[in-house]
Amino acid sequence: MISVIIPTKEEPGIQSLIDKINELVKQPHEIIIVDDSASQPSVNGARVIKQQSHGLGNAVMEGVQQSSGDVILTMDGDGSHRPEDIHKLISALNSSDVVIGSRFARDGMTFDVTHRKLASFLFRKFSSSVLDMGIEDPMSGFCAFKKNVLGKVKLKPLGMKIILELAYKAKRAGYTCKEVPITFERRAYGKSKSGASVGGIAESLRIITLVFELKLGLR
Ligand SMILES: Nc1nc2c(ncn2[C@@H]2O[C@H](COP(=O)(O)OP(=O)(O)O)[C@@H](O)[C@H]2O)c(=O)[nH]1
Ligand SMILES: [Mg+2]
Repeated sequence: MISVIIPTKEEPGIQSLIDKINELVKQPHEIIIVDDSASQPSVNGARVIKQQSHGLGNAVMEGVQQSSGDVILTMDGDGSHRPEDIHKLISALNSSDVVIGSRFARDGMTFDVTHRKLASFLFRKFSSSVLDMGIEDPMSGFCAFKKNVLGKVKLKPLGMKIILELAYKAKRAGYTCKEVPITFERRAYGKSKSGASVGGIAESLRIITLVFELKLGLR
């Protein structure tokens, strides 16, 4: 079974995303919304759990703990990750343990706003030069993996880039990691949690810390 985990913080369009996923994903699946909004959304077609910890990475971990699937797929709740691309990530799990949706793989695309494209480019260059992972887009946030990977790979999330940590540690533990092209849409509704000025600087510092800590084996 596939457990689709969607972290949300004040995402007004979550119901239409849930409906689209339930329409498009034909395999047995569950959708778990790990929510950190001021008031919990009431939705149909998914389970909502109130986040107990802080940050996006920890929200995904809480979702994993509550999941029953042997496959985990995590995506954002703001419309940036297209439900139409889910099947590509799931199919690629036939030949890989971890699959990342990549904006920068051949045929990948991003319609994000220019300053965010630039930030992605810089962080991508920075992380690939420090960590040398051979992955084009470890920060897209759209990812599917076999849950048993977490038996060997222990995650200690810092900030939002839990997939970067997962991919790095999984590769080091000998698991295979592959990328498939995705189309990254501009956020469809609501506000970015990383883009606001102070939040953006804080998250940038967390990414830099995370990358160096991974490199030095401190995390
Ligand atoms: N539960 C939870 N969800 C979060 C948190 N921070 C961000 N999110 C959600 O994670 C996804 C990605 O966040 P987003 O604001 O789009 O990040 P951005 O694309 O980098 O601007 C969205 O669905 C957010 O609602 C958090 O602290 N807790
Ligand atoms: Mg977003």
